[in-house]
Amino acid sequence: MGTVTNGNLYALVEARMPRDRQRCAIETPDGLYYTWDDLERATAKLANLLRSLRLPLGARVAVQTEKSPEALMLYLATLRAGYVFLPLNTAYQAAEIDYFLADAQPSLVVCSPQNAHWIEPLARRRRVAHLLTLDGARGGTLIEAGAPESDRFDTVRREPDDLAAILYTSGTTGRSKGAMLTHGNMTSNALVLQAYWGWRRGDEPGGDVLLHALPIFHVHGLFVASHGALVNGSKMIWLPRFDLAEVLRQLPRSTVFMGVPTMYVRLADAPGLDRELVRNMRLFVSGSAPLLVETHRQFEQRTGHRILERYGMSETVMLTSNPYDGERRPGTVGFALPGVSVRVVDEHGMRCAPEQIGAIEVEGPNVFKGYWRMPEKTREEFTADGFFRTGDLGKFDARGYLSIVGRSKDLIISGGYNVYPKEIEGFIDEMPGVAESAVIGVPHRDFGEAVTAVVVPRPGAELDEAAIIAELRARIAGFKVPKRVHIVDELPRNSMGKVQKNMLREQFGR
Ligand code: MCA
Ligand code: AMP
Repeated sequence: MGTVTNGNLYALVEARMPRDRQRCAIETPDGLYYTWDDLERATAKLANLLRSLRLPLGARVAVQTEKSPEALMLYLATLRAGYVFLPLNTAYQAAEIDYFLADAQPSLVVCSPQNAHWIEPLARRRRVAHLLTLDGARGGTLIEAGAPESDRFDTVRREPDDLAAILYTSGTTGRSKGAMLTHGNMTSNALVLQAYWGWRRGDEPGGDVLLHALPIFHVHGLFVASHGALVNGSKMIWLPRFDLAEVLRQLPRSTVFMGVPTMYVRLADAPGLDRELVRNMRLFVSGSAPLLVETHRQFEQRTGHRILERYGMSETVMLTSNPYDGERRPGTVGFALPGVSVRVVDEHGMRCAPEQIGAIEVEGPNVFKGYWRMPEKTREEFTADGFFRTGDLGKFDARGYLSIVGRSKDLIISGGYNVYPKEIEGFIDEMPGVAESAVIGVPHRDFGEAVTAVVVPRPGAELDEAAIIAELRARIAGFKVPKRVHIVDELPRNSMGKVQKNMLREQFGR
């Protein structure tokens, strides 16, 4: 493997493919099989197609499609061609998609054929130049248009500081912000994790096989999991979604699995899970939300494996991890990754002593370039000495393990998906008969936290839980819809007039 002089992440993937490119890169449960050569040629065709559209420099390619090998190839082709990838959750509906199109101004939108009828008018209104479709079964206008293209493409030269992807995340305000990630952010993180987690090259005996069951529109599934396998020349068993029975079927053929805590809760409860089933597994990684100590213990009892918990953000990719070889401590997210500085500070910006709770801040090659077209907001989120304020609260223990103990940002994490109360409150407050609302997260065995709304009617108005849920369901992604809506006469406020969400969590959290 020679030195890679092109900063494009795809150049690294290319350089680290197995020497024998006829080896399997991606396999699906329904029997599809893609070699590394297939991957190289398919991404070349798609990169040529993108180039033929003559998109402007730095163009954004917005993608809302089912998970499929071709969807991953579209991502890689976008990098290869030097454009910026913008993945969108498949659960998003019109109001959500419209916001992203207006804000990111992509030049190309790729969507599922069955959604084209409502996305096409939005794209036209937002002056998106091109719209193509891609379904989960190798169909759609993207594949048709790419077919005649050449299967050779010289990966476009990119510098480490050049943009590779924009991931929308909300932060404190409830208005989604695009986190701009560079080729350098992702390349450095992929290489650090490869070493830290002891990845075994895919073309060596006993090499790693990744069981991939995460969605690919977030950092966890698209970057941490896929990049891990791709820069390691490892095969991926590519599941379209987390299907418990299918995961159990594929575990004996796999060595690495990455999931959100909800997946581990379901696995740990599954009748078929035992040591024999995971006999070939080397590593289970959890992240995106807190893994309960109880789940960690239950999983270890069933499998003999101690889940490795790590901590990341859209803005920073991965920043800490429990050790691969050392003790993996349940309830902690481990140490700062090599090359990454993580500190916990008090309200004056002074470093906290061990066990003292403070704000978590981070600096390193993994930290993003800023929020898309929001220089002010970007400045606010960085300290004078260049650390990014994560909005998470934590503490180090005497041995240097970091624990996340809360969040200063008003955020709910449900099954690994972030939900911003402010956004949901905005939708509820617009409804007739609603005076005001507060959205909180309450403990939930499966999702970790469940979105819950507390709503105050206008004088004389009658509100109905089912009607509010039904109306929200028609407008926003399903995972954001409150599982329960409580109707109350008033919201508890402090002397400053601020809604006391902790009191609501206490009242409705049981
Ligand atoms: C699905 N539903 C949910 C969620 N997912 N409700 C609340 N929270 C959720 N997370 C609802 C649907 O709206 C639907 O409701 C019903 O559950 C069934 O939908 P289905 O898709 O079948 O659900 P599922 O297959 O059981 O999904 C659960 C899941 C999924 C597998 C845990 O949520 C998932 O894949 N989560 C992973 C999220 C992830 O990748 N996060 C990484 C973010 P109804 O029937 O009422 O319509 S990256 C990140 O956070 C950072 C950087 C990091 O550190 O990694
Ligand atoms: P996002 O910005 O959507 O990528 O979500 C990132 C947030 O997820 C972080 O700021 C944390 O609040 C949370 N998070 C990620 N990993 C963990 C973890 N292992 N434990 C607790 N929270 C986590």
